[in-house]
Amino acid sequence: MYTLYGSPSTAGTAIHWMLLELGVPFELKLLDFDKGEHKTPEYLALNPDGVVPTLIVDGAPVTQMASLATLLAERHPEAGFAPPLGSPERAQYLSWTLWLANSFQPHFRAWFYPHEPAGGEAQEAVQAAARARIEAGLARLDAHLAGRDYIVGDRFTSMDLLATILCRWSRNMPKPATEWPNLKRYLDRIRQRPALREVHAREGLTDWIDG
Ligand SMILES: N[C@@H](CCC(=O)N[C@@H](CS)C(=O)NCC(=O)O)C(=O)O
Repeated sequence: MYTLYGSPSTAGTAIHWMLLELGVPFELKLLDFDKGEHKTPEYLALNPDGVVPTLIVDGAPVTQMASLATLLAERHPEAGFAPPLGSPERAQYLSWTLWLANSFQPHFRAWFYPHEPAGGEAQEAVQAAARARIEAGLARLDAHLAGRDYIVGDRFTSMDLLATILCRWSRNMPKPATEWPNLKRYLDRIRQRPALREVHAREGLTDWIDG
């Protein structure tokens, strides 16, 4: 039994979706950001950054969206959400997972929280730079997806789940992921997955899932 600390429409949604994909039992604790429930001493003891998600695995807290999606794929290999160790797809899967987490996701943090790098100043410049880098990343994903159904191999992996959630985060930006044709085709197929539709329903999210 896992316990997930999340909050609607956040990085926690990715792990909520992953748990539904796997069909494993879990308890969900939704934190109210407006009440600062992610900054209490009790929660900071689990996740010192005061962010979601945190997943309790065998009694210990584990953090970081990308690490959790990968860990869950490994812990439940029967679902086939990670290419086997030693396979050629495994190398590409790890490379794309780390690219998403290290090189792509931080620009969304800058877009949504521009005061963190900019302080009170230069927030517009930070957002402009973040937007340009997000669009460059989306263009890279779009080019890679030409003629492909999934980012690596011929089946859905935990890395497609991460890519989809990050694409969702662009939905209210000036040029969202769905403006790129290969990404649109890819996302339209993934948006039919029952577990993604279920997580939208459970978190009360109504936008984006139908295009
Ligand atoms: N690198 C972290 C980032 C998580 C993150 O930024 N979560 C956001 C929601 S999407 C959050 O909890 N924000 C609340 C805050 O920073 O106060 C991860 O991948 O888990």
